Amino acid sequence: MSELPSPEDAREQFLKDLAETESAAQNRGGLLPVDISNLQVRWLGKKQGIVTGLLARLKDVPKEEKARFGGSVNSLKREIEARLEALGTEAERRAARQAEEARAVDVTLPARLRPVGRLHPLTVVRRRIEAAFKNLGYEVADGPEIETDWYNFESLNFPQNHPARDAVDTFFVKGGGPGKDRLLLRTHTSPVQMRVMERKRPPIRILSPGRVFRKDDIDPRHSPVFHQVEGLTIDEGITFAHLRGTLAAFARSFFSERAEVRLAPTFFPFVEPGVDVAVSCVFCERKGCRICSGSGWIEIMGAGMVHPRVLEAGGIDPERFTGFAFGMGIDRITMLLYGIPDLRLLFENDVRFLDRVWN
Ligand code: 2U9
Repeated sequence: MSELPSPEDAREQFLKDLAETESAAQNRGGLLPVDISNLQVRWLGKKQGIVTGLLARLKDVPKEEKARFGGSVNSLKREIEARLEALGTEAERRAARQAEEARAVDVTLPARLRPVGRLHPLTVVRRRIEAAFKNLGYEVADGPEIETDWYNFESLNFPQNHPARDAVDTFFVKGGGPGKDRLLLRTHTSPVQMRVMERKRPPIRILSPGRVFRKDDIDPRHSPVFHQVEGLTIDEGITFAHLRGTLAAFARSFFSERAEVRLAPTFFPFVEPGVDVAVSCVFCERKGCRICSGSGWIEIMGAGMVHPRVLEAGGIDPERFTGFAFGMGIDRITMLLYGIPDLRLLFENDVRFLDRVWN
């Protein structure tokens, strides 16, 4: 057992130890509970405490010494206990205050602004398109990105040998059944509308935005993953005029008050007649510019009257109900509006690009 000091020396040593502990604690605002418990253990500890050791030595002290030795050790013990008690309370208060200060928010301090990021340009444009059609009474519908051949092709009047159906253009997924139950990554959001047609009776007025997948090489204008918004209206007495009026209303609210639409005949398996829809160039007001390559018109989407076979596939009687549908590529419209030269910029997550203000 290490050499124990006399009770008097022990007292000196304690005062010295306390003084050193206090000065060490200065740089963190003064003694803290941990300092007190370290002193407690060092001086009064059950096992290694110096005072405890002195008390244990009492039995070895000669009889005539016991009273004085015991007395001075006990008064030292009481003095140390009293000091540590008083310092302990103070240290508890100090620790509570420091914790309070740590929790306290100095509202005068400038806020540490965490970069909140921005909406992705594709999200800004999708929301603007949704808002324009919501004002025309459309509801947004959603559906699975992994679809069956039935919902993505068969029900939409794609003939068996339609090029879009072979693996060249479509990502087929393992785990499906044969034929119409084959699984694939949807190539358009039309399946969403077909699912709504099967479960909801007309009138139907829905918008289905979302990601679509086609086997395309990545280049400035193509990506195997891109985004579409399609829309569908089915009711009694819906005519081509309703289609034209709706597209014109959309163009005016989305592009500009003076925007006009031009419809040109085209073919899609799921509509008859089908039209390509162009909007008057909002950049040159149809005087002709680089954006509209001098034509004054910008192709923005396709549309048409829903093919009777598609209505039937959706369990809707084509003799009683008619409908129109349209579809546009969000990526393409986003590049047009913001003059984005390369589609890949929308996917590469370069913050210098994303950190622009997209409104
Ligand atoms: C149902 C019936 C008809 C949706 C339509 C288009 C025309 C169209 C293209 C736009 C750009 C695809 O992303 S794109 O390449 N889409 O031109 N889409 S009509 O017709 C439907 C959809 C669902 C039940």
